[in-house]
Amino acid sequence: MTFTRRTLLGGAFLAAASAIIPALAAKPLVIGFSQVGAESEWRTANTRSVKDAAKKEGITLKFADAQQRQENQVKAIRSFIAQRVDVIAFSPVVESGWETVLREAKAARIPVVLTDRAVSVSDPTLYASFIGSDFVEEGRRAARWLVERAKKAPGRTFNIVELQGTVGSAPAIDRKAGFQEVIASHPTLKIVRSQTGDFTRAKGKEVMEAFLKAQGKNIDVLYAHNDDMAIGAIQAIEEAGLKPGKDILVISIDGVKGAFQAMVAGKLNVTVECSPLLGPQLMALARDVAAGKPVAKRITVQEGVFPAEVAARELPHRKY
Ligand code: GZL
Repeated sequence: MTFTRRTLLGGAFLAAASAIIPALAAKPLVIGFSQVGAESEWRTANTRSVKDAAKKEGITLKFADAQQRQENQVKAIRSFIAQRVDVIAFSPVVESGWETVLREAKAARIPVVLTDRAVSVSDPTLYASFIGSDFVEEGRRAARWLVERAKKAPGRTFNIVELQGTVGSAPAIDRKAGFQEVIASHPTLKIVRSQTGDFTRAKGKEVMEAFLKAQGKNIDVLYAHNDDMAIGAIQAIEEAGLKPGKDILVISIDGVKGAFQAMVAGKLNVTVECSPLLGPQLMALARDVAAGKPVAKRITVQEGVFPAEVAARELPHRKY
């Protein structure tokens, strides 16, 4: 074999090997993701953001929908451990009950990232980081809007009914606390009834019907922990022959398109933004965690407040 042919073959082999080795070396990151469910417009947008970001980043996403049941999330996390994924990410449907399964992930040396909702655990090393919103501040912002509105009717008492999110979930606990903290110094603002609507339109409507039956015309404000329950409640208010947004002020949280459409229609007064678009940041965080890089324990996203006055202008620009 002439020198030239040997050199050419050798070169070809090296080129092929170097093409294969980097591909092996850059094995795609594998994330096991346990999602709460598909209970709201917010959740649908959050799932889309996570899936799109994983695809864009070339990350293999093993996705499990828990249908709002903690036992399904625990099962999914155990399955991810058995599959030896690189990182486990999840949005815990409720705050408590995670110690055991998170200890199993730690024992398997698989890092865990919390997204959207937080957990309450005695050992903070059971997860690497949390990325999401400050729900207490969202509750404060909702109440501050009402405080400003009440200034237009000095001395008038506002009877508030509250549709809470999923019992035991971080957003429900914290949004209630934040709202309560602000109205505590305003005695004319009174929560007269409070019950969970589990973050869904159907339950929000059902509970609002019960509130209207019990309270009759003595409801001035609805504070809903998310837009979906507010939209369901708006239907109940209309079916009771009342005008949502006028006879009963409607305050909610999330900032989904449905809320902007309700504000344009004059049926909802304000929505406090809670961004579901966590996908890109979650992927970057998972890569850093998988690489053993130091990461912040808590990463919160910037959000705004959208009163009805700006809804028509903002609606075309909304991304979820
Ligand atoms: C908040 C998220 C909540 C939304 C609801 O980050 O966990 O769950 O406010 C969703 O719409 O169901």
